[in-house]
Order: sequence, then C-alpha cells, then structure tokens
Amino acid sequence: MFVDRVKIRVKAGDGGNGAVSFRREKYVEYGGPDGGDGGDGGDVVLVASKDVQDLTDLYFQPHIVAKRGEHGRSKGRTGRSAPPVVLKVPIGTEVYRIGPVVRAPTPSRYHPAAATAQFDAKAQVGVPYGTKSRRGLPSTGLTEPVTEPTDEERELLCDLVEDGQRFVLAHGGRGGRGNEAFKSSTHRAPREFEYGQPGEQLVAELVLKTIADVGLVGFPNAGKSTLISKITDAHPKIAPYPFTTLTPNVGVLVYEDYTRIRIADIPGLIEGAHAGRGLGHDFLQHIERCQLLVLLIDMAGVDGRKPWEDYRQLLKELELYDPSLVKKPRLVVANKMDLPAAKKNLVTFRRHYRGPLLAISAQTGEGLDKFVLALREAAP
Ligand SMILES: Nc1nc2c(ncn2[C@@H]2O[C@H](COP(=O)(O)OP(=O)(O)OP(=O)(O)O)[C@@H](O)[C@H]2O)c(=O)[nH]1
Ligand SMILES: [Mg+2]
Repeated sequence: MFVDRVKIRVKAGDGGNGAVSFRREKYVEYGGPDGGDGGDGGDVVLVASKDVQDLTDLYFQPHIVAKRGEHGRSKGRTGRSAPPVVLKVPIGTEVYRIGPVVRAPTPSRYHPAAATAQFDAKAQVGVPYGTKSRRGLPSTGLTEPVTEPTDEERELLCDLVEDGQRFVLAHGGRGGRGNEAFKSSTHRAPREFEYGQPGEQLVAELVLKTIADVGLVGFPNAGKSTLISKITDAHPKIAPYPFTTLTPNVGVLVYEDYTRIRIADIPGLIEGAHAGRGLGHDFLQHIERCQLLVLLIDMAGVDGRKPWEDYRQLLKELELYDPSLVKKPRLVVANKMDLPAAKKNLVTFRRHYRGPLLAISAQTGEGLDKFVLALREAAP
C-alpha cells in the first residue's frame, strides 16, 4: 500500500489548570497562597524522516490527540507538561491547513467576586474550584467541529523537504497560573486561578510530493521501469503489460565524481489522465518538483500505438494537469530501438518532431551512456 495524500484531524493538549491552595503547617497561621501553575499541553509535531516512505501510518490513524498538562498542586508545585506527539512523515510532504484553527471555548480565569454557578465562556469566568459543576467543563478530547471544513479555506502551512525538519502543527495550551501568582500586599488570600489554555485543533491535509531531479513520464509499457533499473540502484517490477508500476519509484544515479541525480519513475500516463483516467494522474504530483522531465516514447509502438501520437498526447496530458509542467526543460527519448519497427517509426516521428532526441534501448543498453550524460547536463 502506498498513501501519498491523507487528511488528519489533530488536537494539541490543553494546559493544566492552576491550583488554589493555602499553606498549612503547624504553628504557621495564615500560611498564604501556595497553589502552583498548571503544566503546558503537548504539541502535535511533524518531522520529516528519511526512514518513512509514505503516509500509510497516518492513513490508518488519522485522529491525533496530544495529552493535556497536569494541573498545578499545593506547595507551589507546577504540573508536569505533556510530551509532544511526534509524527514522522516522508521527506517531500506538504502540509495544508483545511478550515480554521480552533481552540475550544473555556473560561480563562476564575474570580470569586464574579463567580456564578455555571461558567460563562464569553465572560471568561470559571466556576469555583472544587464544585461539582466543574465537571461540565469541555472535555479535553477531540471535539467535532460543527461543520466539516471546506477546501476553500485551504492554506499551505509548510513544506517538509529536509530530513529532520520539524513543524509544530498544533500548539498545546499554556498551563494556567495558580493562586500563588495572584497574591499582593493588599490581596493576601487570593482564590483566583487560571484555567489551562485549550490546545489548538485543526484539520490538515498532508500531500507527499516526491523529491527527485528527473521525472520519467511515458505511456504504460514504454520501458520506464526498465530504464531506471538499468541506470540506477532501483529494482522496480518490469513486465510486458501496462500498469506494472503502481506506485512511484525513485532511483539514484551516481556518477564517477559522486554527483547524484534522483530519478522518479511513475505509473504510465494514458489519454484522459488529467481527468483521472488510468493511474498516472494520481501520481503526477510526484514530478512537480523535478527540474527535468524525460518523455520516454516506445518507438516500436509495441501496443499498436503511434509514437508521434504518444508524444503529442503526453504533452497534452501534462499541460492539462498543470501548465507549469510543460514549461520545465524536457528530454525526448526514443526507446526500444533494438526492435525493427522502431527504425521505421523514427523516420516518421522525425517529421512530427524536429527537436533534440535521444535514441536508446533500455533493454540492450544501447545509447544509455549518452542518456546518462545528457541527464547530467540538463539537471545539474
Ligand atoms: N525490446 C525491448 N523491450 C523493452 C525495452 N525496454 C523495455 N522493454 C520491455 O517493455 C515491457 C515494459 O517495460 P516496463 O519497464 O515495465 O515499462 P513501464 O513503462 O515501466 O510500464 P508501466 O509500469 O506499466 O507503466 C517489458 O516487457 C520490457 O522488457 C527495450 O528497449 N527494448
Ligand atoms: Mg513501470
């Protein structure tokens, strides 16, 4: 299974409440306030990692809730802060926010003078510490949004392109202050405290866009996987039927001077791919970052297609998906030149396309040296 797009719902931890407490000690009268502060709630953090290849983990676990901070305690003790929830994502993951970032409405501070039996979220006033109705406070779990956020409120938050890059997706709430923080020379027995700030919650979409320098595009069966397996360390499945490749493969081509070029092989494109036909469309996002596109054409027309039509069709599909794709530098490569039909077809192909072209045979290895050098010139 390969997942390159997933919607998740996250909720950072709430802060712990501040405590209301007074010092009790033998022979010390009127010990004074000593309620400690609450601990901070846990963040939800994304970290790009080279050990993760896709977003399958999040696909199976799309609801993430971080723990809340502990409440403050007596003797001035601060509650423990909750640890962050760290989610590993593959390198090349884009993070989108869908809909607003919300914090559940909770009162921020309890003030005895203004205290009412029930809390009034607008007035930001809490119920007295220790009374039963405190149970009515919003839960710390994931609260369902009233309406499902729409894609219109979609915003790119960050692009995780380096190993180890971190991004805090949802911030935990700060812990509230305990009553000790409210003492002053004129207010010596404060009963105020702050509630912990609620953690942020939001819906996010993660989209994996493979990081590669070169993208291989072509009709199914053109020989893309054969080519990548010959010149890089990748070993994709190769078979004489269309749609052998179902998920993108990335191979690394290493030159003698240790220059490395990453090449992405994606499932074949077919006519109508931009509208979702076939498989290729779902994976075009993986070549968006490439600096060079290699249009691989089955010059022998093994599946009964005309190579020059393939070429036109490929360009059309790329343009319909995203016009910026056809503005990228590209290299046209004629494959399967070992087959007799290819020589004849190449002559006709030349009438339709007069630009630069490389003729190779991925299977026999003919022309691959030139191809490898051409890649290096075009994708530095
Ligand atoms: N004769 C000949 N056959 C080739 C050549 N390159 C690939 N083939 C054959 O073409 C068939 C398809 O090759 P693949 O590498 O799986 O093609 P692909 O473009 O990755 O196909 P999909 O993954 O289905 O999109 C296989 O049977 C290969 O052996 C070539 O240069 N010459
Ligand atoms: Mg393939």
